[in-house]
Amino acid sequence: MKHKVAFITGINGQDGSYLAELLLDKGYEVWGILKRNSVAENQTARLDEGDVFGRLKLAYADMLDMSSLVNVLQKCKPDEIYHLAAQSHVRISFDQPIYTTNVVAVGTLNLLEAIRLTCPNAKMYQASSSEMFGNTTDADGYQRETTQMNPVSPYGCAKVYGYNICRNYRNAYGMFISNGILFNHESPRRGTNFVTNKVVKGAVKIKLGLSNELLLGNLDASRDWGHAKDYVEAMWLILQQETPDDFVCSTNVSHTVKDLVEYVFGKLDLDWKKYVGVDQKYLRPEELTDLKGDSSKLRKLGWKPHYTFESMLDEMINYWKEELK
Ligand code: NAP
Ligand code: F7E
Repeated sequence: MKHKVAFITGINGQDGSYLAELLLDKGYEVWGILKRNSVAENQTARLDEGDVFGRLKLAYADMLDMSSLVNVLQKCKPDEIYHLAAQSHVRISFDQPIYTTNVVAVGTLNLLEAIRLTCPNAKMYQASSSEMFGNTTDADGYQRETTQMNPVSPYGCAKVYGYNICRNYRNAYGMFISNGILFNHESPRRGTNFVTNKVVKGAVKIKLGLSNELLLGNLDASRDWGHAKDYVEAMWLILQQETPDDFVCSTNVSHTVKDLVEYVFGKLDLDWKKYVGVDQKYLRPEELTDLKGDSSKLRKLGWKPHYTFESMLDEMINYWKEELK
């Protein structure tokens, strides 16, 4: 039987690397694109697990260069497309609003046009984000597929465009395009300038005597944090449906940044109040204060998270203990 072909943008990112492993395990032929980096090793660091790198088909392309996307899609003829590439850091999107909008919004349109021209029957997954909701919640305090979107960052605004243009192409051209509206998800592979991995790495360094302080921004913000491994399973499941649709993916439990700090430092037998300070530079011009998802619709398809907030952080703590010892 012919194996399915998957194409992943952002394959060397946190999610792309876990998704590539999942799809290889399922017998897919997996293609992905890399954007040029002057340090070649940085492009594939997350793909170095076992024999993963050698089993992937990688090509240079960029979301800002539609011709490069057309080229690779013509070569790989995908059955399923997972669009994960983005400038994904919310704080940095305030420093680089135009670049972020070009990659996240126009980049998504470039991909949609490339698909429409070369492989309109492929199924496409769009990496939408809980950041699209901004500070709006339903009356019960949760965010779900029907919650109004009022984004509070250039990144969130660009993701709303991506979400809407995907729905537009689905309706206008009958293409199979589904949005996964994912809440925060983390892992040892998370960039260390996102708060979970920053706190875990920082605390382990303090424990090992390699550092004596950790400077953060808003400790009162709360997030619904899950594990990236659970969330890439949701991406795959969403594309296995008969019809395209949009789904929230979340744990439905939220914690503050302070809870996160307390848990991680506590696990290392450290008193966080002795080491953690606030630096204004980590505050955002406009903050999204609370996120808590309701993923009931996705759970009806059979998805549920396997990691808890605690087991996810334990895995990250063990990773950094091993890495820094
Ligand atoms: P990530 O680790 O930041 O990975 C982003 C990927 O996009 C990297 O492979 C990056 O390549 C690539 N990329 C950036 N600009 C590009 C460009 N111009 N052309 C081609 N590739 C480009 O992000 P992630 O955490 O895996 O998230 C995956 C997707 O889900 C993103 O779209 C993100 O916005 C979205 N999302 C994430 C979360 C979350 O909590 N993680 C939640 C909701 C939605 P380089 O590394 O070479 O720059
Ligand atoms: O911030 C606060 C910060 O940068 C979480 C992306 O994957 O999830 C992610 O966006 C919270 C915020 O993630 C620091 O103010 C405090 O309230 O880890 P973060 P994010 O902004 O929620 C969404 C769903 C995405 O789609 C994005 O792509 O933590 N915070 N102190 C801090 N945040 C950072 N980065 N650094 C601090 O020192």
